[in-house]
Amino acid sequence: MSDRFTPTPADRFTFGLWTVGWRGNDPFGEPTRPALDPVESVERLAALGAHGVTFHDDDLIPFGSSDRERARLIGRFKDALDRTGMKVPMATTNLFTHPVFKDGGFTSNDRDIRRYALRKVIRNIDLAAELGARTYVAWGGREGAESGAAKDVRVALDRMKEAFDLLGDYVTEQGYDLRFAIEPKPNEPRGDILLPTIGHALAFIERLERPELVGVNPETGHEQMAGLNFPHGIAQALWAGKLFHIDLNGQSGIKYDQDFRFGAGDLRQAFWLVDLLETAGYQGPRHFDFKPVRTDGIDGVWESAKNCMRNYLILKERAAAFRADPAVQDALTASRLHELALPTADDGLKALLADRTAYEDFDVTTAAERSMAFEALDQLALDHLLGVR
Ligand code: 3MF
Ligand code: MG
Ligand code: MG
Repeated sequence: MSDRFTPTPADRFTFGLWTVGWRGNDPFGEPTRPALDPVESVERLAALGAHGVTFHDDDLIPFGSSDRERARLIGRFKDALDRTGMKVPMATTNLFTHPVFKDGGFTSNDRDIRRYALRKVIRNIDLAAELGARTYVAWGGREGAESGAAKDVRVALDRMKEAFDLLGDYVTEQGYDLRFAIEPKPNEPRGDILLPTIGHALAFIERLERPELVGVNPETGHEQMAGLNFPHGIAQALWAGKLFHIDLNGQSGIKYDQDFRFGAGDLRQAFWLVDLLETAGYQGPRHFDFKPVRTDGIDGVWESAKNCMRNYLILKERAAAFRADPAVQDALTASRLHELALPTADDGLKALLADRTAYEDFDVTTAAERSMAFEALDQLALDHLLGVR
């Protein structure tokens, strides 16, 4: 049954092949579901109203496939894309499953493995460009350590920089219209992962030779695993012009990477996130990186994929209603949000220093007594989120 929360491709919802394709294997248990054919995933997601799919090289072409097999698998995947109109806005590399990457790809202590990792990435970049992808994500899940002496972090960051600089050279030389997006994560599978948060990644990017080619792909649960406020991190990425892509899912607090469907977990942060993305002019795909719970059969896979999109659209409607409510406008004014938007000293430093009302004659006591009135504002948001306004 379709309703106003049923998506269309214009909503730009995308899914990783590895999300619906996750078989439910975890560190303690074997798979609970059969493998999914990527072609079936493309067809089912298209039928649900998605815009496209994304993939790791190994999601589409099992590791170790022959060149002939690779060409066959790519061919039938392309046919499915053509048939359904589904797009591939992003692709990425698996530098974490095979044992060769046990100490990382770009920052493995083993130089041969670092060279192999770069070649594996470059091979899939060619395919990404061929399929029309505009973003190439790099999640360095194995780039990290469990013990202090195992990794010289400063030197590892040199190698990380070297990798992104080389990849930037490659796409530039090939003339590809492709930018990179670093996906931060604090831990899991490594004890500690390099570039653990959005902030670390943003600072790293500024040290690269081609910083304009590199942005971030933050994931809801990854920031929340570090106890951070995801909408705040996204706001800073937007402020820096670096939100190239996003991984949406659900997470409840500081624990393992739960990868719930979007809308599960911290619902209030999900509300503020959608409010932000929809008002800040984010143009990229709304990409879901979640894991359908392993308790469910294949029915739960499609149910949860559908509901990732449904929850986004519900929150989009709720956030828009919040912004349009005259009582909210009044509450925002009472909380002086319009004043935050005014430059603090556009009269200049000299005028600020000469302004006695700014300091000598400033009535600190009265100013301190002015309420910010945030409680009323926040309750309005909660009323809208809960659907009672
Ligand atoms: C792990 C992740 C990754 C990345 C993926 C895309 C397997 O927690 O989030 O998913 O998103 O590698 O770069
Ligand atoms: Mg994740
Ligand atoms: Mg992710």
